[in-house]
Amino acid sequence: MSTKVIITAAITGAIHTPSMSPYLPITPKQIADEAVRAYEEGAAVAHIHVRNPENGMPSPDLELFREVVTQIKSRCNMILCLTTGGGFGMTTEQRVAVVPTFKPELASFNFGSMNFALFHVLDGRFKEFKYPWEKEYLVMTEDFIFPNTFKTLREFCEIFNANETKPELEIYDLGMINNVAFMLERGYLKRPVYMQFVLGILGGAPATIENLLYFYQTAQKTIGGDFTWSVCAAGRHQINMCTAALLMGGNVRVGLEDNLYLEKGVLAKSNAEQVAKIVRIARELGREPATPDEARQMLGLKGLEKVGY
Ligand code: KMH
Ligand code: ZN
Repeated sequence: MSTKVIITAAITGAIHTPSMSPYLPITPKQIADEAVRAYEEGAAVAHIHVRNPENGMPSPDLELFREVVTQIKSRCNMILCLTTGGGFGMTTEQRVAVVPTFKPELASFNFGSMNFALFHVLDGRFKEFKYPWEKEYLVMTEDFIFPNTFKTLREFCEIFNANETKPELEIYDLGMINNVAFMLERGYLKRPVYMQFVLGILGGAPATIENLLYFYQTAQKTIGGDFTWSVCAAGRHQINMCTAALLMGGNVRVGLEDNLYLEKGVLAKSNAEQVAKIVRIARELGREPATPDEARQMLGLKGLEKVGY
C-alpha cells in the first residue's frame, strides 16, 4: 500500500446552490482562493467547476474557467482536474470544451449515463432561496438523465487523448466499471486508468462499505491490478467513505462540491477545513498527503509545463 495519499478538493461543484451555505465559493476569485487554501492544507488536486458570479448558477463559460485556472497556477503548482460533468442541462460539447481549451493535466470523465437526482434534498429543507433558478434546478432533476452514452464516451476519449489530458473516470455504479473495461478493450482508454468511485448520489450506488469493497474488487477483476483509485461520497458519508478508502490504500476527495458540512450540524467554512480534517485522519492511519509533484508521478500526468493555461 502506498503511504502517500492524493487528496483532491472539489471546490464548488454543480450540485449545491448558493442558499445552502454562505461558504460555497461563487466568483472566480473565491474559487481560486479556496483551491489555494486547500493546497496549503495538503490537497494536491483541485477539482474545478465555475459559477456565474452574478447568481451562483453553474456555468460552462470558458472565460470564467480561464480566470480560475490562471489565478491558481500563478499561486501554486497544484494539479487542476477540470470538470467535464459541468452542470445540469449543459450540452456534452459545452462540458468537454475545457479539455481542448486548457489542455489540463487531469479532467473528470463521467463514465455512463444515469438519473442524477437532487430533487430529494428539498424534502423538508431549504425553504428559502436567494435566486429563482435554485429551486427549479433541483426540482428538474426528478426528470433528468445525465447523458454519457457510448458515443459520448468514445468522442470524449478521443478529445482527452488528443490533448494528453488524463481522465479521472467518475464511477457512480457497478456497470460503469464494465464500461471502463469495454473502452480499454477497444483501445479508446489507455492504461493505467484512474477511477473516482462516487458514492451516495441518488441514481447511483449508495455510500456503504460493502459497495466500496465491491467496486474495488470488481475493478480488480475486470480491469486488472494496474489502476489508481479514489473515493468521494455525498453529504454525511464523505468523511466515513474517505476514511475507508484510506484504510484500503486508496486516494480521497473532499470538498464543498460533495458535502457542505464539517461535522453533523456544522457547516464547513471552507474546503480547507475539510482537507485539514482528512489530513489529520490520514496521518493517524499512517498515510501522508502526496505533494502535487508526487501525485503527478502516481497518476502518470504529463506535467504542468504542458497545460494550455
Ligand atoms: N455536475 C454533475 C452532474 C463532474 O464534475 O464530472 C456531475 C459532476 C461530476 O459534477
Ligand atoms: Zn464535479
